[in-house]
Amino acid sequence: MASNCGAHFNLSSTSVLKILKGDITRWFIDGSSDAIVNPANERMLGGGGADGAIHRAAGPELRTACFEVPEVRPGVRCPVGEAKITRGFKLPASHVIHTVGPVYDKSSNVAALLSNAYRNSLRVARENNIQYVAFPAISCGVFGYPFDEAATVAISTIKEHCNDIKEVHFVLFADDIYNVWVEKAEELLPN
Ligand code: AR6
Repeated sequence: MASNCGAHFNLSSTSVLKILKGDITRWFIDGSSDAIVNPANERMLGGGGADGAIHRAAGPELRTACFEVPEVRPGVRCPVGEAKITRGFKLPASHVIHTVGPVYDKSSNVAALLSNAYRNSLRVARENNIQYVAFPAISCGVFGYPFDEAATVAISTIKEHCNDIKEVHFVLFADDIYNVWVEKAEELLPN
């Protein structure tokens, strides 16, 4: 589990947002209706950052399952803004939802693409009866998205698209990004 109790907010009458500090590879709720979101790349065969940590913790079966996701064009299994699901294998969470955020400097419409990544991850969760979803800060590492702008997109998109998901968690690695997320949630989700 993530390492602290974090900050809690109401997204709607039926959905809750929790912002936690910790390692997303260790997060789970019940091991059956829970999923962590992997900030992957379009090939979906692993990488650095959270993606690398998730593949290491899940074991090699995760890469095999990703490899079996059909390519939509050469080298692309999950286009930017879309989401695909696999089992979690050795992870404590039952599923992994792989999504791809935009590279901040390279995309012309980064906010829409980042919003799509959150929205499609929640849609895939709903379609697979997932009740609990944990997100990292998609695009905020290797892909260079500024934390404050990313938090606005992340929290406002989740507020709009959380229906049928009981709990959405953010599991954030470091104090600086955690603090930005909590401040933004206080601004966008007044209780
Ligand atoms: N738990 C929670 N958060 C983490 C963890 C962890 N174990 N490890 C890193 N983070 P990044 P991106 C944070 O770079 O920017 C990969 O190579 C990290 O501090 O993982 O979407 C992929 O294959 C940062 O705040 O994802 C892609 O090529 C956040 O997770 C590319 O990086 C996201 O950082 C994706 O880049």
